[in-house]
Amino acid sequence: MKTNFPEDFLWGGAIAASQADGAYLQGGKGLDTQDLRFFRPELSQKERTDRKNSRFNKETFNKALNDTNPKLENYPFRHGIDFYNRYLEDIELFAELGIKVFRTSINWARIFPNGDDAMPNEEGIQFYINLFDACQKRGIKVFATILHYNIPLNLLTTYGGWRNRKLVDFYVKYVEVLFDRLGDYVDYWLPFNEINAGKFSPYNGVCVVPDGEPELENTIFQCIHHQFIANAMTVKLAKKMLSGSKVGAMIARFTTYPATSRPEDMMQSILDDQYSNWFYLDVMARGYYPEYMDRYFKQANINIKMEPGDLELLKENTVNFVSFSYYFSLVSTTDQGWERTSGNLIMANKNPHLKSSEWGWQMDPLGLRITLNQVYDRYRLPIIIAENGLGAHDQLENGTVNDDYRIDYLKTHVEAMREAIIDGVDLIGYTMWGFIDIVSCGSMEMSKRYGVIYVDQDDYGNGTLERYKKKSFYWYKKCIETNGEVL
Ligand code: BGP
Repeated sequence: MKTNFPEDFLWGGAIAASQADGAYLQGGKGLDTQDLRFFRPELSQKERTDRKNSRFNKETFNKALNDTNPKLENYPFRHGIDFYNRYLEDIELFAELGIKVFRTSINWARIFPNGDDAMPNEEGIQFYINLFDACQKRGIKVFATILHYNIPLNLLTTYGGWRNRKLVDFYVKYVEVLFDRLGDYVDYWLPFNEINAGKFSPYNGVCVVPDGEPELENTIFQCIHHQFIANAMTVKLAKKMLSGSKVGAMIARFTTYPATSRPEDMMQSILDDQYSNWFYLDVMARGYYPEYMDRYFKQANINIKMEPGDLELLKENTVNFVSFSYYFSLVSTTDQGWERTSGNLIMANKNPHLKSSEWGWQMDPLGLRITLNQVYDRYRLPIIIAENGLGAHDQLENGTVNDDYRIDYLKTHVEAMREAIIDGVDLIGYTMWGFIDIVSCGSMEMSKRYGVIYVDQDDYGNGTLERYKKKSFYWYKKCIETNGEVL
C-alpha cells in the first residue's frame, strides 16, 4: 500500500504565458486574443470577483480591438511580470525552490504570429528552446501547455476562431513545429488548458463573445468539438513524432456536492458533474461522446457537425494522463434561491460549511481528496494536479511576506493529496498555480497573488518587478526536500 508520495513525485509550479511573459510584441510575436483583455481600475476588488465584470461583451471587445492608443497599464497581460526577459533569473529561483517540474504555456502567437503564416517565427521557437533548455540544465522537467486560452488574434478576426474547422489545421501545424523543435525538451504535453472553459468562460475557452451570438450554446459545443479533434490529432502526432513524452487532458474541476439530502439535489449534483466535468474528460480519456450528453444536446437543441472519421479519431487517440485545476468546491441544488458566491471561471452555489477566500472561492482541501478518488476511479490513468493555490492580498514587509494563510491552504491540500495516495490514487504530480506572482486571469489584478515568490508590481503596472521569497517559499522548499513529509 502506498503510504506516501512516490519517490519520483513531481513537485512543481505553474504559470501561463499570457499572465507572465509580457513582451507582447517582442521577438516577432503577433497580437493574441488575451492581449485584448483589460483591467478595470474603476471597479472595487469586490466588484471584480463577479465574473460578469471581467468578461467581454460585443461593445467592450470592439473597444479593445480598435484601441488605437493602448495604455500598457490598461492591458496587464501585455507586460505580465516580464518573464520573457527575466526567465533566467526566475529559473534560478525555481531551482533554489527545488521544483521537479515547471508548467508553463507556449504562446501560439510567438510561433505563428498570425496563426496562418506559411513559416514559423524562428525567434519565437528559440525563446522556448532557451527557456526549456535552462530548465533541463537545472534538472527541472517541462510540462508544456500548448494552448492556454490565447490564439493569434488574426485567427479570430479573419477566420472566426474555434467555430471554424480550419482552426484544427492551423493548430495541428503549430503542434508539428512544437514536437519537431521542442520535443526533446518537454516531458508532459497538455494540448488545452481547462478544455471545459469554453462552456463557462467562452471568450477564454473558445474566443466567443457571448452576447450577440444567436445560437450561443450550439456555437460553443461546435468549437469544443473542434478542440476535441485537435486534441486527438495531437495525441496521434505524439505517437508518430515523440518517444516517451506524455499527452494529457485537463479540465477546470468543479467538484460539487448535493446541497441537501433531498433526492432532487443528489440528481442535480450528478447532472452538474456530468455536464461540467465528466463530459470533457470522458471524450478525451475514454474516446467517445457519452450517452448522457444526448439528453443535454436534445434539451438545448444542440447539433454538432462532425466530419467523417471524427468519432474513430477520438476513439483511437485517448490521452496518457488526466489533470485538472482545483481551487474550490460548490454545491448543487434545485433550490433557485440558494446563496451564490464566486469561484474559478464561474459564480457558484455557496456551501455553508466552508470558509471562502478574499475572492469568495470556497476552500475545501478534503474536496481535493474526494476529487482525486473520483477521477482515478473513473479513468484509472495517472493524475497531475495542474493547478491549485490560494489567491490572496499579500503585504511585502522587510523583503518578505508572512503568508501563513497561504501555507495553511497549501499544507491542508498537500495532506489531502497524501490521503488520496494512501487511498490508492496514482497521483504523479502537483504544479502549484501561480507559484511566482502573475496577473490574475479572472480579474486582471496583480494584487490577487498566488505565489511563494512575490513580484513587486501593483494592479496598474507600477513597481520594480523585483522578486522576493515569501515565508511560503521556505515552507514549499522543505515540503519538496522531504517529499511531502515535513509540512
Ligand atoms: C484557471 C486558469 C489560470 C488561472 C487560475 C486562477 O482557470 O487556468 O490561468 O487564472 O484559473 O484564476 P484567477 O487568475 O482568476 O485567480
